[in-house]
Amino acid sequence: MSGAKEKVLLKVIMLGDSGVGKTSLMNQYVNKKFTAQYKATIGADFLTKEVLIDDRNVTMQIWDTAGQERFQSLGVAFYRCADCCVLVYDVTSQQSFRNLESWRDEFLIQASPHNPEEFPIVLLGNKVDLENRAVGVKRAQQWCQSKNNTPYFETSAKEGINVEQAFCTIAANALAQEHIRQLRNEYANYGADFLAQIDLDRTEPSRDSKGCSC
Ligand code: G3D
Ligand code: MG
Repeated sequence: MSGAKEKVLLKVIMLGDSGVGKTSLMNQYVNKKFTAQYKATIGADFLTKEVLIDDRNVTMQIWDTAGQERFQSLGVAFYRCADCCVLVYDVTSQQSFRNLESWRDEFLIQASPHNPEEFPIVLLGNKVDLENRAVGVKRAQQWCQSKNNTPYFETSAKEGINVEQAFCTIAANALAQEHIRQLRNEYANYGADFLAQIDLDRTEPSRDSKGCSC
């Protein structure tokens, strides 16, 4: 075998109330710009970014909504084959924090991952540059603890705070998930017990950003 490994495509989806900054976060990460206007110019449902994780070339395909989240009708294609789900709330909005629960439930129902407890979900508390904070760090951390230790980052798409770090963890966890999916496909005929063992023995998704050089 040659040393060159095949390219990996990771699908990441952004979920959360309208106005929390999903589009701005994505644009800050991919284009290093603070604007929510990218759709008007390129008209895409997702943006892509090439990153290097553990010596592997990875293409992150980050899916954003076109505002349909107002009606909670994102369609199956949006959720299908996601490798990581990014939940976003606005730290100045109690309501956007309260709604995380239903966004998480919606994701688990629509995407129905094989192992919901292990599926990588990352929480971002956005707009930390603003003064009128309404949700405390502790409250958010407690929520994350109660959800299987969901990784949590406080970000500002506007100031570019923690955006790179958050997506680095998102990429690493998505890669671990993609690896599980590959194994499931390869060993699909071996039965459920065998697949469960693979998850435990070899492919536990990482909960931090180790190994990511993006
Ligand atoms: P959405 O995609 O989740 O619906 P957007 O959210 O990215 O469209 O952002 C909604 C509004 O919040 C936008 O303002 C955007 O500029 C602002 N915003 C996004 N992220 C941040 C942030 O980190 N800090 C601050 N202060 N504002 C942010 P408008 O005025 O265009 O509605
Ligand atoms: Mg948007």
